[in-house]
Amino acid sequence: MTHKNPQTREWQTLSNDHHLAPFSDFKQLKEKGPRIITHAKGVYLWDSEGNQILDGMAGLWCVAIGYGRDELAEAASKQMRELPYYNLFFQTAHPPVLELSKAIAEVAPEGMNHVFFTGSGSEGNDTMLRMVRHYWAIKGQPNKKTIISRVNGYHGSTVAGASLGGMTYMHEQGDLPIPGIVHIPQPYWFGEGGDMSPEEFGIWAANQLEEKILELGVDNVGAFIAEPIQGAGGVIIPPDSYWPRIKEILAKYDILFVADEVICGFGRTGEWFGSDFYDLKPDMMTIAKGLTSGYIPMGGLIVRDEVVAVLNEGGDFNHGFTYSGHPVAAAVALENIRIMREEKIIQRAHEKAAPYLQKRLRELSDHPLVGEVRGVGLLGAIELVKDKATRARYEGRGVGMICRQFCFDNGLIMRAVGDTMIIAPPLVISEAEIDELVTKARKCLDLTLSVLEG
Ligand code: PXG
Repeated sequence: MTHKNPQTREWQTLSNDHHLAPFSDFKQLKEKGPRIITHAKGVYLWDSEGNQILDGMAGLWCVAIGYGRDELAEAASKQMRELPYYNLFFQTAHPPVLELSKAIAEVAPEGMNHVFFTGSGSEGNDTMLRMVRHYWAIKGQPNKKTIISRVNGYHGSTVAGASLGGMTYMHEQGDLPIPGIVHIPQPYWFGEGGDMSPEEFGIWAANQLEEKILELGVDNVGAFIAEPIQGAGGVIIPPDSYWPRIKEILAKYDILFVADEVICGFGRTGEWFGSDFYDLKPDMMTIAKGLTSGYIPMGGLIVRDEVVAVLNEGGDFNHGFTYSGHPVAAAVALENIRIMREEKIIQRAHEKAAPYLQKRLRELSDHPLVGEVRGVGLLGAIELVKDKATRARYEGRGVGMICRQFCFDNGLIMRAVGDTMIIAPPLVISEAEIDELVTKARKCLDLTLSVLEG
């Protein structure tokens, strides 16, 4: 490939010689060379060749407040000068982590007033697993160990995270899942609902939780973990019947409910948390990504007061990370939340960007390749099919990847999960930028169709 900028080739050589990229085919990446992203502003990225790209994925579901907010850089710089690092292990604390804990408690659902900090969402879910088991042990029920999760859920890439997740291609590498984690079907009507109506299928999928609890015995089940809306799995929005039925089941059995809010949290659905959107009452919520708008790594676990009351009776919780509550990350998160609140970013997304995006996206339903458009807040999915009526796919054609490449080449980042195209732009996207996103998406759908017909 020829490059306008000679440095592009140099950077690609560095990639080939020294870098191992996450979730990548190393050999294939060497042949192709990565695209080098050099800077960003608002909802736009620029690559080393000078191309401007509309980032329909907010980085990787992270950059809620948009790129280029100097206030976050200032907050980091100030904190680095004042106290760049100190640990929280040995009965010490520092102002940023304490102020951040309070700010999170203020925006979290009622009764969720305590936060355990980690460096990522995966570590948040590892923390969850250990905390759930510790909790039941303190309560004298050490057998309540098993965590129920869902097929095609995503909960991270550490050993516990990948085990909790229901991605079989991850389980295949490294002998996962670890014992004590089981999966039930996902509420993915478009892909798996067959002849059932969405409502019927939602009830069926929710009932799988009850069946699994009964099969394992409630005395062996510690928790159920789920994303309010599955993100990496393909923006899977459960049928309306799903969460109400799950709530009934959770109310019936004495197990903890963990909402993985790593993607849904901090405004993605147009509410602070996906749990607010669906009125879930979780005992724990995993957070990351939007917590800092991705400007710096940070994750955590928000814990309900009643759970903390039990943990308080258990002595030491022998768990923590060097970077738990890192002061610079905490200062950045605090500034991010301050901006979100003061500029009413979530409220404005809820009132303006979200309805506009959802309306414009649904206009793509008339495209011959599109079997369904769905979305909530600033999340969207477009299902690519051969036959709209039967929801049949172009089997084996890699349609999603073809479309994704056209998007890349035409200045739009839109992800492909199989043949589902997904978007999650920054919450601050404007109406004009949404217009651009939808126009580019339609063009890429046309280009994809022409390849399939050609
Ligand atoms: N839970 C959820 C719901 C996530 O989406 C994690 C946990 C793990 O967070 P960390 O910070 O450890 O990565 C995630 C992460 C994708 C993709 O392909 C999504 C994630 C990570 C990597 C790729 O959409 N989400």
